[in-house]
Amino acid sequence: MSQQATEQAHGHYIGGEWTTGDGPTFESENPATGEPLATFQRGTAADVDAALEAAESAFVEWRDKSYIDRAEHLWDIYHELRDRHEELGEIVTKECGKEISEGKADVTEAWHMVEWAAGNARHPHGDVVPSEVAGKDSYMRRKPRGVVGCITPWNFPVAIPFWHMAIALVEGNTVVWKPAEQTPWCGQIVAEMFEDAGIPDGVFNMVQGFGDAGAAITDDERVDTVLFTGSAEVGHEIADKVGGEPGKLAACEMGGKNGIVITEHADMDTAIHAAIMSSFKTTGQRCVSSERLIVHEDVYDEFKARFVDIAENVAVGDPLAEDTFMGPAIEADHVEKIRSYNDLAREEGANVLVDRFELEDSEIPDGHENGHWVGPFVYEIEYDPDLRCLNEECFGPHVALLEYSGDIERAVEMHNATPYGLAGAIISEDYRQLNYFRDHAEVGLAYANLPCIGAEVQLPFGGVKKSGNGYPSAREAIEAVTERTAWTMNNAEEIKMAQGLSADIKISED
Ligand code: UN1
Repeated sequence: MSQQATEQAHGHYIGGEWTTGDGPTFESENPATGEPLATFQRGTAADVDAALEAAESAFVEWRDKSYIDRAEHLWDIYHELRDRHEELGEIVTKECGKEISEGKADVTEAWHMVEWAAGNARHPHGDVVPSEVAGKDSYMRRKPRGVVGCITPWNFPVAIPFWHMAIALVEGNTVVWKPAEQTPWCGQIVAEMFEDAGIPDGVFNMVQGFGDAGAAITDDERVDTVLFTGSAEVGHEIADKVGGEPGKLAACEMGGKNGIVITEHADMDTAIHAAIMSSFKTTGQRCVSSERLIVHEDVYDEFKARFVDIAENVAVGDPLAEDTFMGPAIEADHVEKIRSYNDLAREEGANVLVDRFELEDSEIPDGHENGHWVGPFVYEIEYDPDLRCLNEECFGPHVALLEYSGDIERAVEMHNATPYGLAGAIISEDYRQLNYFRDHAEVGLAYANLPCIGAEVQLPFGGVKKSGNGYPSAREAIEAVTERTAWTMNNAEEIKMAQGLSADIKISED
């Protein structure tokens, strides 16, 4: 399946076959026009069961191949992602509404992850560790956990699946993947790439569908590791459930209520640039998007005037057009969620500075009247750490300006006063302030003089507190999909123990 959407319902990829199953169908929609793109089968418990069975039966043979042989399949996918960059970037944009440079960056991030995982096949995979006892050799070795269930979100419909699956597969696991229900077309194309790459039957399986299919994967005892990227609500449910099952592991990366601290020593051009990018790129629909800007009183008025001016004018429009900065929201229900958070901020006392929630008719491109349009919403509010609007993730172009007085300690205290801890940034020319933020901000991804979006795959990606556990993404996923064996071998003829433990066997005389 390529550029042209079709009438035919696309199925699941299970055990090396395309199957339709007996579930109902659903449609993928272009969020910029509201038009249907293509029809897909909705996965049922029976489809998931078949996929898990295929993954389980394929495991031993796949595990027994060398890292380098496994990675060969991934290199084919790497080349296909690069060769089809323009085409796939447009498909991402059509299906999830991100503007075209972001659609293409999603595909680029995917091949970066594949490159990292496949390249890593030729790198050392463990440690040689010293022993107290001269005659002993100790090693840390890794082995695959088994069947990995991958549940991925719509906002990075090509990159995030590879965050999970590239590493899981090269490490020797088999995979059952459910793409987001909003982006099944991207899911279909990724599955076709695995087929093109000749991945052995059952090693990679894809079941389209909704949360019920996802739950059928995560709840099944044949799944050894669950990798989840998505909402905090679903992620915590998975982590709770899986946490109670011995031997099973969940690595979940969830949302954020990310903040940027702009101190009295900030360069204002950098501050404005970083804040606009962080709040409005992807229409605020990144888990790393910023919804709080914590600004020192000495620079507050200047920052506010310049930020508001750009937020009033930032180009919302057709995501396929090169001059668009923000595309639409993903779906009608999400527009309603964003509306409810804008209303909540008002109810909690916001002074609204920019309200482009309802765009002017003239701002909506021709032929896009049924798209899910929203524009920036910017407010200032008297700081109170308990306000819901400062603690709950909206996942939209909705951002609070919070004025602070005092030192960097105060700014970081405000920054940390949310249940989340995914990404954050500080804008300052003072290295002591930067280092204080680096050491005390409660986040997994921290930036200085940059937006808090745009992480590269060779860094760990994940958060603290409510934002996640176990790093399901980018290079650190390796921890979630492998077991470690501490292997110690005796080269001497006698047994000698560490810690001064006696190795003598004492026999009682009577
Ligand atoms: C997400 O925010 O949902 O760091 C993922 C970034 C991207 C990934 C974002 N590499 O902005």
